[in-house]
This record gives sequence, structure tokens and C-alpha cells, in this order.
Amino acid sequence: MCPMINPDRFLSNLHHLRSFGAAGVGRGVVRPAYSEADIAARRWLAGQFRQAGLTARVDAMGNVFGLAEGPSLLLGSHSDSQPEGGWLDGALGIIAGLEIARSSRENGGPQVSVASFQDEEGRFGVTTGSSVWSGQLSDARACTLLDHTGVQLSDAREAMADMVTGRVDPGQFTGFIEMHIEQGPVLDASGDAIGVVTGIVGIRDMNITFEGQQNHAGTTPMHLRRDAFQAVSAFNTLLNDRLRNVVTPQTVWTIGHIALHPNASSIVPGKATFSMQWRDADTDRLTRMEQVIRDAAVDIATRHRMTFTHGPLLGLDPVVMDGRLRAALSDAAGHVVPGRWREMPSGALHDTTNVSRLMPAAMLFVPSINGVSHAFEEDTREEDLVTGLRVLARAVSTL
Ligand code: HGY
Ligand code: MN
Ligand code: MN
Ligand code: MN
Repeated sequence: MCPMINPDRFLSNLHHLRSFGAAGVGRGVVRPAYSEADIAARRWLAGQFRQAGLTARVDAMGNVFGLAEGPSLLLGSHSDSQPEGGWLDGALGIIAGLEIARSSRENGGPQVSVASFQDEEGRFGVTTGSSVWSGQLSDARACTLLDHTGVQLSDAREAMADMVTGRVDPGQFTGFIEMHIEQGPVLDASGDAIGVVTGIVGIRDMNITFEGQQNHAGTTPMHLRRDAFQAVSAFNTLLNDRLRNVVTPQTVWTIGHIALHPNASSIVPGKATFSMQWRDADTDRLTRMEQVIRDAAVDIATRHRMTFTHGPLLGLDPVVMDGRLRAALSDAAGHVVPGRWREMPSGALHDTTNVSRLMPAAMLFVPSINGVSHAFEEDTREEDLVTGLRVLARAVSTL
């Protein structure tokens, strides 16, 4: 009941993973899916899985697994990062899984496997690697996805083709648990050490393009312009106004990426392509928001004499966590940090959403200092990282 884990080995491996794509000492990482740093990290992880006595396997998407023999519980997360990412987002769940799988083998504990899913951070889509592994997205469709610079996924993943061993059968896993940083302010503010996740919100993501007329920024009178930036700006204002009737205080929406063409100070931009992402715990609300977004884009296109086109609508529906795994995490948290844990929903997306389509799945959170994530400053106190590891190890030992 008291699993022998090695916190020093866990922290040392976590810091080693941080060295791949490190953005500077004590800062975050630049390790987007299929980048050189990402692939180097995946090679290192496969080596670590082998050293732990697991069988390393890599599927065509670049998801890396360390497999125990026979039926096993799967632990893990993702080792790719945002273009400017924190060092713990994803990394924590894999290295915690590695430590628990290794210590379990050393001490005759339960069979534990580990996974690092590919492109959770959505260089190409939304949790792309686990979407394909879980059958939510076909490999053929994934291959056609483009990143913001026009690189196609099928070309990007060639860079790790030499590592691929083949598909990993999900049928061998009895369940999945993902440990993750909270990436929000709730635990940091409350002083709780652990969050046991109740469910994960749903998400929709679509690229929108407004195209007008590129022209001279000195000679073109304002009333004759078909300025794509002005259209985006007006769209944003109109959308915020119209969404007010549809959303709850928990609903979020973001324009996080925009490409203006040709992006020069003396040219009225002829074309703007931007990401439109929205998240909510209610699938119907996500659909109503989609209609508001489409209508607003059509209205703005008409007013500003633009053409409006959009890319594929990507997304994942909200999910609830498995009751039995959740109870094991709650019991373990109650034992390790009595009175200092809470149940909470996840506003961030995770591979668990996809994996929960295949098997019982659950998540636990540790605090993020000041609630910061998807930024180089992201961090968690060492003590909280180790507490999370202890809670997860204890839960695994009871399953
Ligand atoms: O954006 C997300 O929620 C995830 O971390 N990719
Ligand atoms: Mn993550
Ligand atoms: Mn993330
Ligand atoms: Mn000129």
C-alpha cells in the first residue's frame, strides 16, 4: 500500500526532459511536435522506457509507448510543447508515469505502461496524436492537416519515421491516468495540493480567412479600402457583443494566431487568416457559438466587402472522468494530503479526453504558481510535484 517511489530520480528525469528545447536556464521549452527538440526528447524517452524494463513502441503518428507485459494500467501525457511552452505541461505526466512504472517493476508492483502522445498542443490539430490513436480522427485525415506555415503533417512526421514500430493495441490497457499541472489559478489560490478532475471541457477550433484588396497605404482613401485587418477587428467586436447572450462565465473564446498578408506597414492588408477557438463544458453551447461565429463572419464580410472562407472545424466534446479511477485518486489524495485536495473540472484540454473513448480514464492536477501556463514562466513548487507523484503512486497501487 506504500509504493516505493524515488522522488530524486523523478525530479532529475523531469529536469532532463526540460533540457530538450530549453528556452534558457530555469525557463520553459520550445518543443513543438516533430521539431528537432521534440524528436530528440522522444528518442530519450524511448531509451528511458527501455531502461525501466518496458518495451518501447512508436506508432506512425509518433506517439511513444513504454509497455509492460500483459494487461496494464497506462499512465502518461504529451512531451511536445506550445511554440512558447512551459517545462511541465505534459512532461510531468510522462515522467511521473515513468517513475511509477519503473519503481513498480523494481518492487514487484502492478503492471504499469507509459505513453507520450504526439502533438497534444495542436501544431496541426487538436490533441492530434491521441485523436488518431483513439480513432477520433483517421490517420488519412490527420496526414492532410497543415500547420500555420503550411507544412503538412504527413511531411513533418517523416522526420521520425525511423523510430516507428507500428500500431499499439489499446486493448492491452485496463485504464489511463494523466497527471498534469492545473494551468490555472484555482489550486494556487486555495492552497490545495491536489485537484481530482471531474471532467474536461469541450473545444472547437477553426481557421477563418477574410480576403479584401491589397493596396497602397498612402493613396487609398479609407472609404474605398477593403482592409482585411479592419474586418478582423470589427469581427472581434461584433462577436464579443453577440456571444454575450449565449455564454456562461466559464465559456472562453480566443483569437490566438493571426496572419496578415503581406504584413507590411505601407500596405493595406488584403488578407487575414486567424484562428478562432472556443471552449465550454456543454456541447450544445459549443454548437450555438459556432452559429454565432459563422453569422458574425458573414455579416462582417458583407459590410467590409470581403470574401469569407474557413478551414475544417476541429474539436472534441466534453467528457466526464471514470468514477472508479476518480475514487482511487480521491482516496489517495485524502490519505496523502488530508483536507488539502479538491474536485475540479479541467478548462484545459488533455489527451485524456481522447483516451476516455477507449477505456476508463481519469486525471489529477497539481498547482501552477500564479496559475500561469502556455508561457515560459510556468512553474510548480517541487514539493507539490512530489506530492502529486505520491498521490498517483498510491492510487495506482490500489487499482
Ligand atoms: O490548449 C490546451 O488546452 C492544451 O494544453 N493543448
Ligand atoms: Mn498539456
Ligand atoms: Mn498545453
Ligand atoms: Mn511606393
